[in-house]
Amino acid sequence: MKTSSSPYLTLLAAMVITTINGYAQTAQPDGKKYAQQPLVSHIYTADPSAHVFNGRIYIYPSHDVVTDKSNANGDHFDMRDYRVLSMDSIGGKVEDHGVALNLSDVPWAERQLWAPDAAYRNGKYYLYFPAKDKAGIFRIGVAVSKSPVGPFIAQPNSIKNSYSIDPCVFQEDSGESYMYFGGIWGGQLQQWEKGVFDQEENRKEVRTADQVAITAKVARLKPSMLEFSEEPKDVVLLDSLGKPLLTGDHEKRFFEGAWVFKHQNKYYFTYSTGNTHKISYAIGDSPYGPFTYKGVVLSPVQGWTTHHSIIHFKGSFYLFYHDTQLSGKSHLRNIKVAPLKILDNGSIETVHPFVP
Ligand code: FUB
Repeated sequence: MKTSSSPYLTLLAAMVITTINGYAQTAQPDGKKYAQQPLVSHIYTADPSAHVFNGRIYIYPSHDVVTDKSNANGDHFDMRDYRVLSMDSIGGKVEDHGVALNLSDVPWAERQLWAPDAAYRNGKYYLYFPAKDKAGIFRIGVAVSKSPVGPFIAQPNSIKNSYSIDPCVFQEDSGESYMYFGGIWGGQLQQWEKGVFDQEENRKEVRTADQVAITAKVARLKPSMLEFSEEPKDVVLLDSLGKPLLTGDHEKRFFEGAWVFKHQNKYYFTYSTGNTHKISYAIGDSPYGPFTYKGVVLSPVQGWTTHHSIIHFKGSFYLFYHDTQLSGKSHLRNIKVAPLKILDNGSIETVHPFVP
C-alpha cells in the first residue's frame, strides 16, 4: 500500500546527493553524510518498534503527517493511524501492509497516536499505543489481531491505570510480560506527580535540578495482555556510584522512549534523553531494575527527537531509530536501521548516525 505524499521530492530539493563507495549518500546541508538511509520514503515514519515474529522482521512505527499545528505540547505530532512494515532480512525489501489501526476505530481516543509497540502471546498479536483521550490526557490502549500486520481491533477503553506515552512490552521466555511507559514534557509524565492528572501543572520541570529525576514506569501485564496486574512502579536509574539520576542531569536522565531487552542474563533498559538527543542505556538484574547507567547507544541524529528499538536477528543485534533526513522537519521523520555491537563485557558500542 502506498500513500500519495512524496517526502522524497522534499528530500531532493533540500539535500545534496553524492556517491561514495558506489552507494548513493545524501548529505545534510552542512555536508555531513548519513550512515544509513530511510527504510521507506513513500510515507513519513517514526518511533520504530521492531520485532521478529516467525522469522520475519515486523516494524510498528508511528505514521507522521503533515500539519500546520505546532506548540510545546507536541500537537504537531498529529498521527491518525498505524501501518505495519515488514522485511525478511536487514537490507531486504520493506513491505508496507497498509493501515492496521485507525484513530476513528479507537472508541476512547481523540487524537495523537504516538509511539506504539507490539507483542505476541498465545496465538494473538497485541498492538499497544498511546493517544490523548477526550479530556486531552495521554493514556495507553491495546488492540488485538490474529495477524502481526493487523487489522487490530481496539479494546473499548484504555488500559486501566495507564497514562503518559511510549509503551514498550518486554517478554521473558516464560511469556511473563512487562510494560514500560512514560515520557516527560509533552508526554505528560510530570503531570502525574500527585498520583492524579494535574491539568494546571503543565510546566516542563516540576522537580528542582537536585531532586531525583522523574523516570519511566513499569508494570507486569496479566496473562490476558490487556491489563496491568499491579500498580505501575518507578524504573530506578542509578549513576555509577549507585545514586539515582537527578533532574538536572539532562545528559543521562530518562525522557521518553523506553526499550528493554535481555542479553547474557542482564536486563538492558534503553531510552531517549530527549532534549540532549541521545539514546542511552542502563543495565540491571531484574526487569524491575534498578538499572545502572552505562552509556550512549546512539549519538544525536538530525531532528529533535529520536526513538529506537533493538532486535536480535540471525545472530546479530540491530538498532532501529529515526531522523528527519527526508523532510528536515522535526515532526516528519523517517525510520532507519543500523547494526549494533554488544561487546563481550556487555557494553554497547555507540552507533553514530553520520559517517565520520
Ligand atoms: O512520535 C511522537 C513522540 O515523539 C513519541 O511518542 C516520542 O517517543 C517521540 O519520538
